[in-house]
Amino acid sequence: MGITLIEAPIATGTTQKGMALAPERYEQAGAATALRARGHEVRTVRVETGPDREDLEAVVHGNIGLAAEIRRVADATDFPLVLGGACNVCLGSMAGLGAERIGVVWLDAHGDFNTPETSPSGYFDGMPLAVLAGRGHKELHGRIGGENVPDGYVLHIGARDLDPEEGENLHRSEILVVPAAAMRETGNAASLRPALEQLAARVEAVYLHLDIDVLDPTFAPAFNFPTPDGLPLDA
Ligand SMILES: [Mn+2]
Repeated sequence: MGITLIEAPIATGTTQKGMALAPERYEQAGAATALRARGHEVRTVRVETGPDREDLEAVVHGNIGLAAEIRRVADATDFPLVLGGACNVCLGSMAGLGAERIGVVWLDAHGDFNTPETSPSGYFDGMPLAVLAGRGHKELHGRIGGENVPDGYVLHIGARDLDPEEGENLHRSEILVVPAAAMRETGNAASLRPALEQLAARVEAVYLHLDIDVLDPTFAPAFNFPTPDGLPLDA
C-alpha cells in the first residue's frame, strides 16, 4: 500500500512549542523505515503552519493546510497517516476526509471532551473531540471546514483522567466509551469487541486518532500530561 506521512507540526500557542517537534521525532525514531520494512511505499509531505501565534489562529491555519493535504493524498489513492503532536490535528484530518459515515476511534488517556464552559484550564487541546462532535468552538471548526460528527460514530478508548464535568458530559453523550480500567480488567479484545461491533454497523470507515499517552508512561514517557495506569503494549 502507498502511504503518505503528513507531518503536521501544529502548536497550540507559543507556550506549547514542543508539540510541533513531534513529527521530526517520529521520523527520527524510524516511522518511514518501519513502514517500508513492512512493504509499503512511503512518501512524506509537510504542512505549512505559518507564524507562531499565542491565539488559535495557528490552529486554524495549520488545520486548513492539513485538510488540503489530506484531500491531495486521498485523491492520489495513498493512505494518509498524519504525524502531529497536538490533538487538534483531528480537525483538519476529518475536514479533509470530508465524507459522510466516517467514524472516529479515539485512543487517549484524556477525554479531550472539554468545552470552554467545562475546562478548568481553558486548554484548547483538552477540547478537540468535543469540537468534532459539535460542542464548543463552532466558528473555528467551521473555518477549518469540518462537519459535526454524530456522537454514535465516536468510540473513545483508554480514558483514565477526565475532568469532572467533562466526564459527566462524555457519559451523558451517545459516544461509545471503553475506559482503561475495563481494558486492564478484561483484556483488549474482550473489552473492545462489543463497542467495535456497534461502531462497525454504523460507519463505513474510521479516522483513527492515537494519543500515545493512552499507553502507560513506563513505555512512552515523553508527554505533556503523563498519566499512570495506562495500557500495556501487549494486552
Ligand atoms: Mn491525551
